[in-house]
Amino acid sequence: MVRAMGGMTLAVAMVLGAGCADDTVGAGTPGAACSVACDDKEFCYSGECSGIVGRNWTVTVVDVSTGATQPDGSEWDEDDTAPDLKVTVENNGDDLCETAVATDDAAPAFGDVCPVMFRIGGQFWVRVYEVDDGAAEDTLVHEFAWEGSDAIYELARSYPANLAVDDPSGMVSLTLKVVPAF
Ligand SMILES: [Ca+2]
Repeated sequence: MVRAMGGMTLAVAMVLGAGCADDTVGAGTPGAACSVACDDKEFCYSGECSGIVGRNWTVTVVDVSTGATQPDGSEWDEDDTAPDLKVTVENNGDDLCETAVATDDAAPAFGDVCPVMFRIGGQFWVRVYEVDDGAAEDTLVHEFAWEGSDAIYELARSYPANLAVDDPSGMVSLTLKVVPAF
């Protein structure tokens, strides 16, 4: 009897670990965790598994951090000031959002909310740029990419938690918040 109950507990934990986290953070509607493991193409919302593609989402650019110098140790700007950063969001070839430039700030918070609709086999990019007034083009610091269905599903299933990702150098960090819009 005890052994059977222990098995049930383990099974429930595995289901929750499969992606059905509590979803009390959402469109102002507290909800219960899903009682079953949602399919990879779904996420848990108010106790029910819902499809990821074909619905409206928002992706919030929460913040970015680049470190005081470039990953190779050189200064960001010729005047030795901190970088002047902006972030762009592109979904399936459409330029969706561009933040303002955060001047002389290696760890700016943005909060820009971008409406997004994910597609099967979609491509989603968030690019961090360093803006130099004297240069013809902005310098791409890093491109964070989610390409293909599995990557898009993983991105959406970060809901309701914030999603923090790093570039390969570990110096550039990005935090997003992905939320379904009902
Ligand atoms: Ca600067």
